[in-house]
Amino acid sequence: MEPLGDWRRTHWSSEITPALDGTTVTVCGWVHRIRDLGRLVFIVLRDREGVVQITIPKDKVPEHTFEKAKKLIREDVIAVRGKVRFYEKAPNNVEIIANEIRILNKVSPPLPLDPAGDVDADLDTRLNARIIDLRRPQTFAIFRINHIVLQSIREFLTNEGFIEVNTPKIIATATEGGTALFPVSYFGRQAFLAQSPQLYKEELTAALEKVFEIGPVFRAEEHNTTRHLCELVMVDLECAFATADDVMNILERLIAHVFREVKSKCSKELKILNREDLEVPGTPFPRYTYTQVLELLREHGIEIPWGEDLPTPALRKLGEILKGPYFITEWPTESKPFYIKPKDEDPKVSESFDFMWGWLELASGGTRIHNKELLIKRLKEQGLNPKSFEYHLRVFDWGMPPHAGWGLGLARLLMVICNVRNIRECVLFPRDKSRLVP
Ligand code: AMO
Repeated sequence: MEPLGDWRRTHWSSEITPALDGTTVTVCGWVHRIRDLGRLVFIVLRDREGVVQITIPKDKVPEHTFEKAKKLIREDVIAVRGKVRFYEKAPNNVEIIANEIRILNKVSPPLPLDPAGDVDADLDTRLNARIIDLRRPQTFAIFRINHIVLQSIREFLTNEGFIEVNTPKIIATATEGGTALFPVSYFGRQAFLAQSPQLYKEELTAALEKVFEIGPVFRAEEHNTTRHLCELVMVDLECAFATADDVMNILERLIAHVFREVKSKCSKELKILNREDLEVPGTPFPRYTYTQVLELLREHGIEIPWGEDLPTPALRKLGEILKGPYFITEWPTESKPFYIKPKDEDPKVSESFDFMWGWLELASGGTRIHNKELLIKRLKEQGLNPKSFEYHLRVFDWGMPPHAGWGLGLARLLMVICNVRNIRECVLFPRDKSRLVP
């Protein structure tokens, strides 16, 4: 093993082009492939951005360089200094004739996974060796797109006047009924991992007015599905002096913006993922009320009593009928969390929405209750104890504006953009009931 010393990368592999013919460069990365022809060694060096051929002819390079090249095996970590040469038979018509090689680290074979992709591996094997899996262009492409998605969300919402915030993830009370909490021992007191920033983001509208948060939330999901995880990144938004309609409008424009950015900045990644057909969706997205959706399902042979949630088979059917993005609005008040506002003229129905893509729910939200008495009534109706929410409720005495917002599952959005079936593909180190490592 040799030190990096004062060597620094001068170029990514993808930046080595025939135009650099004659230039001395330093590249760093991993031995992707190696071919030893006796007096000539070829190495394909891989870095995050691609690969470049390194050529080491015995009679043209220093003796020690040739000897080192002979010792290398796949995935060893190296730095190479040499001269770029235009050579039309090499990949991308270019190679580097190595002058010096530094072996920065050796691998300990066998590796659990082949990053060159010569051997197929199932998702579990890939997740168990995620770092090697991420060296595969198909896997890395998803996370480069994820980076652009995050960047474009921040850019869009900042331009719309929203302020990015961070709220606590260790909390005292549940916010989302239904899904179970992870308990935490907090210096002898019972605490929980946050299921959502719901209560904090609502409170913040009483001061910062327009906020968003991109952060982890935790849900003790019992079921092993391709769309549920126990830890996920949620994009949460909350807006003062607004209704469900206003925040649906922000959401659909945000989604179109994200698609546009991914399409213009990730053409290489979309190609790797066979997703060159990605289209920027037109706005506004179609809107169907919950009642209309039940009628639609009935026409297709699925009967769901009014008031019930849509089970997976119904969602699958809906995905066959309604492709692409749409909203389901006006859910039964009973099926929604306590903070969602019932409609004034018909309190059985709420000012709520789910944002869907085919069969998959990507986000949900609505107008919130900003009247303290009504909020307490709804807490009680849902079997919750207002006493547990006293720190939240007192803010409603301090001038709570009418407000609305939504929460969007980042990995689910990525599933749609990248057209992958399992949410685990879209999270670096997914957490589900059976997966706690790596
Ligand atoms: P909800 O519980 O519907 O709403 O969550 C919002 C969005 O988060 C994603 N999501 C999940 N993704 C993966 N695994 C999970 N276990 C999981 N649970 C949720 C989905 C979902 O649409 N506080 C409200 C939002 C609001 O009203 O502002 C909330 O959390 O994409």
